[in-house]
Amino acid sequence: MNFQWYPGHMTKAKRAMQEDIKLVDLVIELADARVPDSSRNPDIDELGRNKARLILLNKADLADPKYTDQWTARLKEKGCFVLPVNARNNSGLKAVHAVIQEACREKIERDRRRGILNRPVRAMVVGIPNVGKSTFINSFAGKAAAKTGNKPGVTKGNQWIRLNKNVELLDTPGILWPKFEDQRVGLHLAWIGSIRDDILNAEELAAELIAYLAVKYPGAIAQRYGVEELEDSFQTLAKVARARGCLMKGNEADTNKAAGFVLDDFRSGRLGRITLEIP
Ligand SMILES: Nc1nc2c(ncn2[C@@H]2O[C@H](COP(=O)(O)OP(=O)(O)OP(=O)(O)O)[C@@H](O)[C@H]2O)c(=O)[nH]1
Ligand SMILES: [Mg+2]
Repeated sequence: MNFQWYPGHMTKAKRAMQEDIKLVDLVIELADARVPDSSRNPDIDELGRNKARLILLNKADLADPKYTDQWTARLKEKGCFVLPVNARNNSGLKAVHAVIQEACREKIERDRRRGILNRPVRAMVVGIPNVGKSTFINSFAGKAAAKTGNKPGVTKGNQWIRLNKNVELLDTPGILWPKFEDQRVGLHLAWIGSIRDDILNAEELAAELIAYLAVKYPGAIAQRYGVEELEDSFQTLAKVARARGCLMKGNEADTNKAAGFVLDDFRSGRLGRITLEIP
């Protein structure tokens, strides 16, 4: 599948990120706990070199907990703070406050020595489209300060949000990066809904997902749709279509419609807690 996913405005957004990073003390990077590697920015280690760094493995409620633990340990080895979170229900967010203070202790000490009192810690929130940046900020702020939505590209421009007198957060539009030598990365990001669906082939995506699940999470599809998991994942998809009454003229299985169901069910966690990238 060909993922045409690096339009011009993404290049511009990346350049903007380079500038924004100069304004902050801390970079809060949101990754998706189901694909912690594919959803991370390969440039950020370089761009955020001199900043405190916090990696949040978001949507941990949708990921397989045993792998989330393994990913957390592995990412910590980079010298970043790492926390699994569910931005939607505040779980894990209390710990974020503590980490912000910890991560910025050096900056706070430096300010104090210079006689600067109470300058808020500034943090920027970065991550791929639809990873939950705005949701995180809203939960963290305890108010609906940033617009959210279940599709990529909801946040259009930068927005500063003042949490309290100690912390200001910068919400940014999601950026994708060209790691595309690896088709797998594109697939991962498409599965989690970070690439606009209208430029993708839903049937192929769903069939590939079904094939992955058959290996790593056998029974997930069978349980949800009451169908047999076949060797050929396209055929499984056709079974799902029939089971769901997705039929076209001539009683043919509407696999495109079924693909929509499968992707939607996966993204909403109805197929179970699934990690797509094993550490
Ligand atoms: N299950 C679950 N859903 C989440 C979580 N965090 C965010 N979401 C959902 O993910 C979708 C995207 O959230 P946003 O906060 O708009 O994502 P964003 O990163 O700001 O997206 P852009 O502005 O498009 O870059 C929304 O439907 C959220 O409700 C989470 O931890 N768990
Ligand atoms: Mg947003």
